[in-house]
Amino acid sequence: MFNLILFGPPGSGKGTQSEKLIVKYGLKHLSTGDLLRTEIARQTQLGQEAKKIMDKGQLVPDEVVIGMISSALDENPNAKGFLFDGFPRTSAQAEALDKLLELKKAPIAVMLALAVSGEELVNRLVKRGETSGRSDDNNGNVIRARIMEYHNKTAVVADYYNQFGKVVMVKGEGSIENIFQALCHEIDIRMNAS
Ligand code: B4P
Repeated sequence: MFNLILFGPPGSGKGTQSEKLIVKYGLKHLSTGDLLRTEIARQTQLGQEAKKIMDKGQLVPDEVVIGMISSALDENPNAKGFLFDGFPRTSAQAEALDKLLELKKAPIAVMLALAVSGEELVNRLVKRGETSGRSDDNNGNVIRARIMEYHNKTAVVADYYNQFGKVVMVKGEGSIENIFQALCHEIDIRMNAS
């Protein structure tokens, strides 16, 4: 089993690159953002609570997203590996994920961290907000709040994996194809070694 985390601030290209990587490597895509948006679309109680938080640009409580990831792991016992997109986003989530993967004896192989400037992030999210219908993308204050949450609570997750030497920075600006090739290069090195 090969497990990897695609990491980066909101708008860094995690969702965009994940779609391409899962096709190439046959990994199961686990995006907590997508799982939460599915709950919102189904108008479940969890979805209604999550929407209020997401519309403020804040992070949904750890126990909610950890529960969703735990269920998704249980539902896919035969997966070749998992690509975690947008998770973990706090130190508590990172520790919980490590414990869940310990049970499977399949730790995180690598965290690929997309580096994108603050200005470019805001431009991308504002642009996506024009067409996506995502209520958290069409308000500049909410976008800035998401980026603040990232700096206050999520950036430390890279420090957590860095202590195990698992973080690789990848330039997240440029063409989608060039960034994809750079990510594949890093994955291939590790997959072939495992
Ligand atoms: P997510 O769904 O994870 O959303 P995101 O970080 O905004 O998106 P992503 O980074 O994947 O966007 P992408 O770059 O692909 O989270 C949404 C909300 O859910 C959070 O704010 C939080 O409230 C909640 N949440 C999710 N997970 C959570 C967790 N674990 N704990 C707590 N709360 C959680 O796309 C951005 C845009 O850039 C796209 O329009 C794309 O086309 C464009 N783009 C991509 N690559 C580009 C490139 N190279 N050049 C130009 N444009 C590019």
